[in-house]
Amino acid sequence: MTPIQLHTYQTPNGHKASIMLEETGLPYQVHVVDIEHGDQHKPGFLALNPNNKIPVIVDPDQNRTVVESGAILTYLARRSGHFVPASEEDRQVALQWLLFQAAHVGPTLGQLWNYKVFAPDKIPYVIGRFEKETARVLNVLDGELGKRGFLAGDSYGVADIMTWPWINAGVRHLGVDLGAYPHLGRWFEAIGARPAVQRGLAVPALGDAPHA
Ligand SMILES: N[C@@H](CCC(=O)N[C@@H](CS)C(=O)NCC(=O)O)C(=O)O
Repeated sequence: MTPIQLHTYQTPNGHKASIMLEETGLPYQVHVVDIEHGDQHKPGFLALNPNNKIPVIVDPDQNRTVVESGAILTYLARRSGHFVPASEEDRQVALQWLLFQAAHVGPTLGQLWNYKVFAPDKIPYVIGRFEKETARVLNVLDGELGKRGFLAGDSYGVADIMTWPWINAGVRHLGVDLGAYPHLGRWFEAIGARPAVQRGLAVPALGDAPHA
């Protein structure tokens, strides 16, 4: 198989795709899109994703370009035959929690990161709003993980791979304390110990090809 081409950067959304590639064992090559220096606005990258965001994958053998991490994860699940839920009902539940990440977890923690860490003016109302919303979203995840082992059932899958990198970013960069969320904490530790997750987190690495 021709390696899948992964266009990415060291961020939670990028890590979803690299962790999934590591978990499935599909061959891939990395292209670094330095979003801190504007690579995502270059014509070569915009031709892949007009929405100027990483991650993007190109699957040369299938002549397919896929953008949006949720679409990338479900594409790679089908492509590899790994993490494809067995029944229609299981597929629907996996999709539900995958979309919960895309609609709530990522945007909420992303905005908190922006206003708490990067904003030149720290606006207490805005930071407070996203801190409250972060606590609400983490509480939802903790409640669900109190009922079963993983987000969409008893086995690890795409909804977990979609969500874990953002919880990791919350813990590492935003002062999120998982002590208040014991079920989420148990899930976070278990997934973080997976070798494929550790390998995926190290992507891109120094020396990976820059995006053309
Ligand atoms: N909904 C998108 C979000 C992707 C996203 O926000 N990527 C960020 C990095 S984590 C990015 O490329 N930002 C560059 C920019 O906005 O210019 C996904 O899930 O793939």
